[in-house]
Amino acid sequence: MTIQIDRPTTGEVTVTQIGGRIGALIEGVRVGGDLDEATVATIRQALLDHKVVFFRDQHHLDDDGHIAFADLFGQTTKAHPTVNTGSAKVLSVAANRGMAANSWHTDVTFVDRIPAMSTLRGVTIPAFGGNTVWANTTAAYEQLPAPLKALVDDLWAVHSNEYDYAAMTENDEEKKDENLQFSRGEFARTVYETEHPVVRVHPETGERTLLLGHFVKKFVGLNSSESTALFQLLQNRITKLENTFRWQWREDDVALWDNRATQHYAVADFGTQPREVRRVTVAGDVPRSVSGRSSTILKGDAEDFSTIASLVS
Ligand SMILES: O=C(O)CCC(=O)C(=O)O
Ligand SMILES: [Fe+2]
Repeated sequence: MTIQIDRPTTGEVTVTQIGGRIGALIEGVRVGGDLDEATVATIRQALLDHKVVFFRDQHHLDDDGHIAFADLFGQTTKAHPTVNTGSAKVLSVAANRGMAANSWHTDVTFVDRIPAMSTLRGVTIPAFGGNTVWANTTAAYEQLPAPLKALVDDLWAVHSNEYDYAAMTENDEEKKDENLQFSRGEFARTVYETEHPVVRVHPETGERTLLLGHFVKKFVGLNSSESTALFQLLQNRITKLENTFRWQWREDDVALWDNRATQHYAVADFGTQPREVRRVTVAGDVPRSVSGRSSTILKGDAEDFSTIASLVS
């Protein structure tokens, strides 16, 4: 499906669906802080419809332009609640920083105010490998059979940044150590823990969406082996290949995703080649369950990380 929109001053903006259940390519936009309202509205709608959108060849874009672009969609957050990669707003995810992104997750779900959106820019891209995959958590909910929907509609999960690194057995030992060092020293320097509904009502679309990913520690009221089994079952639904889109990066690509309706996974198959992507994040609100109950903080105060977004019209 291609929607053609005429823009006399900036040229034509096109939104082209590129995956069956998730993903669109937007062309005719020069990413930055000076887009007109209509263009921002087109991008926002494309994002709500397709969950992740991509812009190619943004060669002019630097950190400031990247921040200014993210600012068009809401208030930007601090780079990260605990990790500092040298910039107040930009998180650099570089191979040697061991961010452990090769695990399915939604960003920063350990705090109450989960970021609404995230933008990622390809800075150094390896000659092969290093793709990022996104999964649609709304479609995953919609595809559940009725008995599973009934099970999860009133289920809650505890998310924490102090998750089980030892479970990351797919990393080789050296990489695991790197991740451990980085993570223990910095990632979990302040421990956050929040109880979120497993089914969240999306604040902009009203759609029900599964809120899970690798920061989940357990389900409320279930023991750890039951939690593991159910978590696996639901994650398998979310990450089913039909429910995903895999992006092959080129330098200066920009990805923008709805962090309330997706999970993502960075594929660690680029060997020792350098790879760096940079992320700027847009503040979100506190999730609400199907019955209207809000997430509750168990540990940690994320006030310093981001404001709580008020809903945009
Ligand atoms: O390295 C990537 O492609 C994604 C990293 C990631 O998980 C993130 O920026 O949130
Ligand atoms: Fe991430």
